Amino acid sequence: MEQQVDDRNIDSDSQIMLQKAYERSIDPASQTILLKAEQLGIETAWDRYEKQLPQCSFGQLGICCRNCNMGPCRIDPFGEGAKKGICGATADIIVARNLLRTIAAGAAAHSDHARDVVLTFKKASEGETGSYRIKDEAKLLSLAAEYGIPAEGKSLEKVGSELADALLLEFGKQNGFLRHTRRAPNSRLKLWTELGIVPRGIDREIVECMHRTNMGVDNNATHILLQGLRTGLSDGWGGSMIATDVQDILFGTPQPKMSTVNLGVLSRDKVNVIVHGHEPILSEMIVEAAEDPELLKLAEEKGAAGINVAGICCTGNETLMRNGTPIAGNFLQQELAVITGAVEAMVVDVQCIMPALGELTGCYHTKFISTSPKADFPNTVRMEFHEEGAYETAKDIVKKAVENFPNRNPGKVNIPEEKQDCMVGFSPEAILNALGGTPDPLIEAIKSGAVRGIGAVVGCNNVKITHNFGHVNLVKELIKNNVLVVTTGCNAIACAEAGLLMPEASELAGDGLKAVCKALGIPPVLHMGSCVDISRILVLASGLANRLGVDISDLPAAGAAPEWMSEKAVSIGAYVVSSGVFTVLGTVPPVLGSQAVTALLTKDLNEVIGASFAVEPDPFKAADLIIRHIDGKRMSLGLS
Ligand code: BF8
Ligand code: SF4
Repeated sequence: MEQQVDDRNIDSDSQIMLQKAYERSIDPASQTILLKAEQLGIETAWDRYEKQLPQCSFGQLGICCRNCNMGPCRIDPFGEGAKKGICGATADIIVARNLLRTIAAGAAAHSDHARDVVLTFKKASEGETGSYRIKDEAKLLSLAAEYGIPAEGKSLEKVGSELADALLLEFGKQNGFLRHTRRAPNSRLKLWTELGIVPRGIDREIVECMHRTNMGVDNNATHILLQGLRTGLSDGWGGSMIATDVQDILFGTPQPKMSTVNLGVLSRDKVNVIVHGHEPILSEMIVEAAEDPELLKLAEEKGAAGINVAGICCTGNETLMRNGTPIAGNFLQQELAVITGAVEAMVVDVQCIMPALGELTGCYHTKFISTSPKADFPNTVRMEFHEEGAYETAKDIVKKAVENFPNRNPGKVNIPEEKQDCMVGFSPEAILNALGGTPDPLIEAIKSGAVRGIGAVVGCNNVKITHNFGHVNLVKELIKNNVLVVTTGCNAIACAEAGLLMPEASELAGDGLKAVCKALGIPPVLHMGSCVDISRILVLASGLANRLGVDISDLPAAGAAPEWMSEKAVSIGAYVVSSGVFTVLGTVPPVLGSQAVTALLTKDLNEVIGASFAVEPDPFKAADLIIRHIDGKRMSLGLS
C-alpha cells in the first residue's frame, strides 16, 4: 500500500521512518507510536517480522513434519528431492495432519477458556466465591431448559449448579452429541450426521486429533480433514458457544451502548490499567476493583485524577460489550500501548499476548502482571488469579498499578490524540430488540434487496498485512454495497477505530442499507463481541435460516478473516465453513504444499458441506468475491 508522506518539514531520515509507519498501519494513532518507536530504536513485532524474512518456504507450504523423531522430514515441492517423509507420508498427508493439529490447538484454546468459565459458574452457583453472581437469570433459565433441567421449585443457585454440571459433562462426553449443536437448522444437523461429523465430547475431539496425527495413525487427507471439521464444530457449537452463554449468565447479555476506542483512550492524568487477553473472569473484576473507593482514594494520594481501565484484544471486547469500558487497541497495538509510556499496569491472562511485552515493559515503568495459572511470560509480576478471593486479587492488582503511578516518567509519555466513539453491544438478543422483537424486518430488508446480504468479518491482525488495512477496507466495501456487516474480535476493534461502529457510518453505506440503519438507529457494522462470540453469529444465522425455512448455506451471507494469524482462527474457519458459510481468508494458510488439500478446502468442500474457503489478501477483491457469492445465493433463493 503506497501512501505519501505528509509535507511536514522533516529530514530524510524522519521521512523514511514516517513512510515505514504508514506502511505498517493505516491507523493514525498507531502510526504516531510506530514513528516514536522507530526514533527511539524500540523493537516491535514489525521489526521482528523483517528479521524473519524470507520466511521458511517449507513452513509456508505446510510440508514439514516433526511428528516423530525419525524426522524432521520435509517434502521438496518442486525439485528432485524427497517426495515422502521417512515413514512414507506424502505432502498431502503432512499438510492435512499439520492442519488438523492447528485446528485442535485453536479449538482447545476456546474450549479450555469455556471450561474455566463453567467452573467459575459452578463455584458461583454453589456459593464458593463471593465475587461472582448470576446476573442474567432469564438466560440461565432458558439454557437450563435447553439442557432439560427442570427449574420449578428450585433456587436459581440450584439450577445454576445443575446446569454447570451438565455443561461440564459436555467436555468429557463419550457418546451422543453436544447439546448446543441442536441450535443448528435441522437440515445442517442431518448433513453433519450423514457425514459423521456431529461433534461428541469437546475434549474427545481434540484428543482424537492428537491421536490421529501421531506417526502411523490417520494417513488419508480427506479422512483427516473430516475430523478437522468435527473438531471445529465442537468449538463453534460447543466450547465457544458455552463460553458465550455462561459469560452472559455471569456478567450480563450485552445491550447497545456507547464507548470509545484507540490509544487516545489512555489517560494523561489517571492511572492506566490495561486488561489484555481473553477471559472476562479477570477483566470484569479489574473493572469493578477500579471503582473501589479505597483505591480511588489511594490514586488521589498518589497524585492521579482517577483510575482508567482500558482493554486490548478480546478481553477488551468482553468488558466493552457489557460495561462500555474503552478499548486501547487490537492485537498489533499491544506493544504500542506500552510505548505511549502511560501504562501503569499491563494485566494479562491467556491468548494473543506477545512474550515480547516482557522486555518492552522493562524499558518503561509499566508493570507486566500475569494472572493465569496457565500462562506466564518473561519479566512478569505473578499475581495468580483464582475464583475464590477474585475481587481481593483484582484489588491487589489495581493497587499495584496505582502505586506505580508516581514512577511514570512524563518525559517518556506520548499518548496519541486519536480516540473514536463507537456503538457496541449487539448480541442476537439486542439485535432482535433493535428490530422490534422479531427478525422479520431484517428478513424483509433482505428479501427486498435493501440489505443485499450479511457479511461476518472477524479475526486478528497479522504483520503480513498493513495493520487494519484489510479489515477496514473490506468492511467499507461491503457496506457500500449494502451488505450488513457483523463483526467480532480484532476486526471489531479495527472497525471501531475507523468510525464504522457509529450510526453516522451509515453515510458510507449503500442507499438500501443506509435507510435500514437510519430507521433502526444502528450502525451498518454491528459489534457482536469477542472471538468466542462468533457463536452469537452462528445463532443469528441459524435463526435467520430457520425463519426463511432454508439451511445456513442457502443464506446470502459470507464470512471473512482479512488479517488472521491465530490457530484459533483456523478452528473458527473450520466451523464457519462446516456451518455452511463461504469464508474468505486474507492471509494464506500453510496448505499450498498439497494440491489435494488445497482443492478440498477451496472447491470440493462445497459438494460436501455446501461452503468452502477462498484466499484473497486484497480486501477489495475479497469484497468482490463476497458480493458475487451473496448475489449467487440471492438468485438461488429467487430474490432479485
Ligand atoms: O480471540 S481476533 S488476535 S484477540 S485470536 Fe487474538 Fe485474533 Fe484478536 Fe481474540 Ni481472536
Ligand atoms: Fe517424518 Fe513420518 Fe516422522 Fe513425520 S511422522 S517426522 S514424515 S517419519
